[in-house]
Amino acid sequence: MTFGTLPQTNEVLAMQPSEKYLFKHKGNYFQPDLVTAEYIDSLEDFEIRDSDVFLVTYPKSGTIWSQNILSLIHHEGHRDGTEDTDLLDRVPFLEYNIRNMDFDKRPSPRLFSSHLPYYLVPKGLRNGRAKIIYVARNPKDVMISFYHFSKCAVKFEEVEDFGVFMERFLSGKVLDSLWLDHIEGWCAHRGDFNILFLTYEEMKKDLGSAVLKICNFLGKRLSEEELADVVEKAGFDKMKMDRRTNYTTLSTDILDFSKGTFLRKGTVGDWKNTMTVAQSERFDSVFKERMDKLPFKFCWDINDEL
Ligand code: PPS
Repeated sequence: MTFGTLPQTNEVLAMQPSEKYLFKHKGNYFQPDLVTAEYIDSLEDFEIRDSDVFLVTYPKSGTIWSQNILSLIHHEGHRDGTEDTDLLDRVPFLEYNIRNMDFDKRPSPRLFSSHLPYYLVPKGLRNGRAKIIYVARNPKDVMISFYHFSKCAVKFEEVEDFGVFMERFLSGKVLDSLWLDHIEGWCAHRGDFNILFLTYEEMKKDLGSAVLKICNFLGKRLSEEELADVVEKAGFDKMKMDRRTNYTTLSTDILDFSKGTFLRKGTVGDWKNTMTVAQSERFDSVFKERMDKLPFKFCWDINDEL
């Protein structure tokens, strides 16, 4: 198919996500096997504690990495008895409570992850007392990571043709909908929340400084040794090998590791290995104007200055 020209009927159909894999609720796509519309609606009144910390990301933007960093900061490098706890249990997803945790019984301060758009999070977060860390990643790398992840995520629709996947991504017909809407929404409403924005790329370039930013935001003090310990334990190679941080403990009906790994490449600029020049130009033509208005300087290559 030549993108940029009008798609034919069967091509239009290929652009539609199957209802078996995604359902739309209040403008956002969710996974039907993991959550219901009623549960999402119930989160509006989910009781927030002032000490709660939320990590918010669009999928494939560095969630597991930031979950691990938050957890390491919070649990003293996991020397406090949480060594054998899975990351998903330390920083569970609010909307995907796959372990059926009783969130109300968790001791404070609680850590949560979420991919929700700003308008679907609990209203208690809008009082500005609980803290939110939003991590953003350049959307071409997000899309490539998403594309590969759909192969090993059993409950995702596998879209073989990258060109088709790209068109779905550009039109927001993927889990958690349009990247631009997600990030624009959170940026535009930043004044409603107590929020720190970080980018995957700044974490990649200087993890120590990013960890310090998080600590300052959370009001945590780490010694130089503790900081070095967090940076070491949050390194890509370390996390990839550690079963508590690489999702290999998830059941095979969620992730099929014969088809790929969750921690795949962990780099900046991998999009260049998949996208053609024409695809990159097509991407820019759809995203650039709105991206230019975002308060972020995205980095498209590991050698680019931030
Ligand atoms: S998800 O499914 O939304 O929770 O995925 P998410 O964790 O947001 O994103 C997965 C990508 O993050 C990369 N990753 C890392 N990069 C650098 N350093 C560390 N420690 C790290 N941990 C995870 C992971 O490899 C995925 O990116 P890709 O580009 O696919 O490698």
